[in-house]
Amino acid sequence: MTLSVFLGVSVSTAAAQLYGDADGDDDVTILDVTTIQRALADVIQLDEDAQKRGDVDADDELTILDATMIQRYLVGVINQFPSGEFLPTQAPTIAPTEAPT
Ligand SMILES: [Ca+2]
Ligand SMILES: [Ca+2]
Repeated sequence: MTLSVFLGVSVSTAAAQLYGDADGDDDVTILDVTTIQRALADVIQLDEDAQKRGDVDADDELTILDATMIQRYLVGVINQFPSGEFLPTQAPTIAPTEAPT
């Protein structure tokens, strides 16, 4: 049985990319481990962003060690990734404030 619940949540973190979330559903689950394993086995192709999100040990490479680390995270052996929680996003351009004349 599939239960789909859609809440009218308007708060969005679309700009933030979560480390470990290789499949891009904004959550770190066993499916992300599977996604990385499939990518490593050349079953699927991950885009550049997905590869960055999957690189939780922050060695600039997507390997089986990243998948293993996500598994450890999911079972509570570790509670954070060496990479941190979110990928750095481009800082918004802040216009210089000018003193009123
Ligand atoms: Ca995910
Ligand atoms: Ca890695």
